[in-house]
Amino acid sequence: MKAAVMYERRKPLVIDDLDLVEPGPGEVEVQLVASGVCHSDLHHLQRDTATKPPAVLGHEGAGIIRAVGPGVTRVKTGDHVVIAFGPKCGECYYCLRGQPYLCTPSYTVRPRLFKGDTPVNQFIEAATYAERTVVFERNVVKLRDDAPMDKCCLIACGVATGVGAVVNTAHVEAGSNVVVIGAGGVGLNVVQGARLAGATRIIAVDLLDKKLEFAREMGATHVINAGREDTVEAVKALTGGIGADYAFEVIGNPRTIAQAYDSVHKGGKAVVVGVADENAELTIKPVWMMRTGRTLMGCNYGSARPQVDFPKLVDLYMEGRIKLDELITRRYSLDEINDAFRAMEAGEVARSIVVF
Ligand code: PAD
Ligand code: ZN
Repeated sequence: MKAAVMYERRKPLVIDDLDLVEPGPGEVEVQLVASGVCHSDLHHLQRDTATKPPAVLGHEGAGIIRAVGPGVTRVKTGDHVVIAFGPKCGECYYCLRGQPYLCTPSYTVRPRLFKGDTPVNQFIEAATYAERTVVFERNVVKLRDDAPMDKCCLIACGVATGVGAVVNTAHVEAGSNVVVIGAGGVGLNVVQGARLAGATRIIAVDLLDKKLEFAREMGATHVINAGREDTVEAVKALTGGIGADYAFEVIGNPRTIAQAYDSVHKGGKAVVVGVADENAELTIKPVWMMRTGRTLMGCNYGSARPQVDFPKLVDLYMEGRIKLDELITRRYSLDEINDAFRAMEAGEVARSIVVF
């Protein structure tokens, strides 16, 4: 089957033929219909992370179950599914606490992809830049039959993370003032999560006017171009001089994380969603943390419990209460994946998807 393979870091992905194993006990084979293009994929191509080449990236996928291994009970051949990436062992301390996004598994995944005799790694147990993938049954969430897979793939990462950051991680209350720094594929979902939560002011911050236009479409009430204005001063000016109740950093840059922290008023919460470089560090004056009672918190995968949250997000979309169509600026074929990365880096798209 065809897959986009990272053979070397910081080099274009190579479209190649790979062999895929048959699903074993507890595993399912998914034929991909669509996969969103997320900045996290690009981070793992550009940075020296735990996902070593050769590897297949991609983690925002939806598709159809083509085969199931022994013992699989929740899904069957023909079912439409969204793939929930990352380990979810169900047995570790975090899974037992209802925090599968923090799962720290004791198992290892067998090699499932091969180029000849050489195993090819699957990025975060998903590997959706491929025509097909084999994952654990617990990594798929069944979709209702009438939900379009080429839209609902976005729920697998951008929507689950962005909306989840607001609803699950920060617990934003109706009437809050919210700042979102970074209006990309994930940040735009923080914007719509804030709208869903009933925030009064939703202030989107980006360097590109085009992204700020997307943000308005997703529900931002105010926008700040950080290239022309000082983010913290501009947020204060829009919030009665005191700062926002909540700020979300959705870039992964220590400088903008510090801006998020400085954008909230005393007692406010700043949430780090963006994935920073492995070695990046942040400096904060602890005495100010104490005096101002502000919280700085992290958000992994929107604190989502995929089996519970994804069907709800799909229902919200089907009822017109969250937007997915508007997020998809471009559709690419798998062999155009490197162009999709280029367009994301250049800020040309809200989100793009690869369609199979
Ligand atoms: P994206 O490239 O679509 O969006 C990033 C946005 O940030 C773009 O609109 C940029 O213009 C904007 N930007 C960049 N630098 C600045 C700056 N200095 N000031 C203001 N705006 C700026 O990426 P994405 O939305 O796919 O991903 C965003 C981050 O979220 C990225 O680090 C990704 O790895 C991370 C992520 N985290 C999780 C999680 O579980 N926490 C999940 C998915 C993605
Ligand atoms: Zn992602």
